[in-house]
Amino acid sequence: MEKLEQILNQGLSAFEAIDNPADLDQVKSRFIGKNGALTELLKGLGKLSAEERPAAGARINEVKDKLEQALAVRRDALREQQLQAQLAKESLDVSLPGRGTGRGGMHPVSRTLERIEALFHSIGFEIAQGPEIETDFYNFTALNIPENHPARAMHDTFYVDAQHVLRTHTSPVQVRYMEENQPPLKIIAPGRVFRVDSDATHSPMFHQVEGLWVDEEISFANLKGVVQDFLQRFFERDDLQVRFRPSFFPFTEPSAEMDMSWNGGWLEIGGCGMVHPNVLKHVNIDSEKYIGFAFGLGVERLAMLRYGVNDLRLFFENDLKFLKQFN
Ligand code: 2NL
Repeated sequence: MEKLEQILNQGLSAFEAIDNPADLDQVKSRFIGKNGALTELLKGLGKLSAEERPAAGARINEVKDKLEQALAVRRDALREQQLQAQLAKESLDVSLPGRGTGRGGMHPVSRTLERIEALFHSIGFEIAQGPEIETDFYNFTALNIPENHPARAMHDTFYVDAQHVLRTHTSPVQVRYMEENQPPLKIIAPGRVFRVDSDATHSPMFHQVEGLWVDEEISFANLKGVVQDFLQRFFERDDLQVRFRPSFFPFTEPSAEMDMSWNGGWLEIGGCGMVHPNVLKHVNIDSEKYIGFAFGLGVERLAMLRYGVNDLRLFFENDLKFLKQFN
């Protein structure tokens, strides 16, 4: 019996001293395994008298249960310890700020478009938008460019099918707007346009802004005033001058090419004119009562001049070394 109590106490303290589950099994076999201390005692039971034997056997089983219980408790404690250690080791601090979060910037053409829109909006022009795939009617016919008119060839059109084109200018946006709204109309139509043309100074996709003001008394002088005011504010130069040269467009009459003063000379910057009565007729606006002006400007051209960019192609290559300069 004394030996039994000794084994119990030794076992309990041995389990307590173990600090990893693998060693626990080794210690277990030392006490309650096939060749363990308890099994040795059981073998000795036969030497006891018949009276002593039952009490001793029961006590041995009790001790065995206690040791097994203590073993299970210790095993659970060690597993829990191990799990907590692993969790602590593998934990991530998701609240730490990330490294090297590079911030994007606006493309110079987009910045230019926003500047143009803000300037025209400040003098009462609404911003109109429309589809980039247009019907033949809106891109040409409504603009007084009938079938077989040489201007269609001039525009180097991308055809989608027999009736649909990639718009060659943003004029169709204005045609659609005139169909839906009655004068007075005062809008600009900025956006992408497409022409079959690609070299150092032409891109098959570029941006245009067109302007349109239709009312009962709108004059060529108003046109020149609006364009000059816009260019002076766009380039932040009060002394900037605008000059008109006679020209031709099917959709305006009279028509003019617009130049602006630049570094002591003149620079062509767009085209303009008084809306042709045939265009007004196509959208059911009474051309006896109403008159309007229209103009068109190239957005990349304006961006190149404002930012001092000397090659159009830089806008379309998406070289970050170029683009980052505009952040
Ligand atoms: C240019 C020339 C121009 C227009 C665009 C226009 C639009 C309607 C009616 C009449 Cl709905 N005209 N737009 C007029 C004259 C010239 O653009 O050189 N653009 C870059």
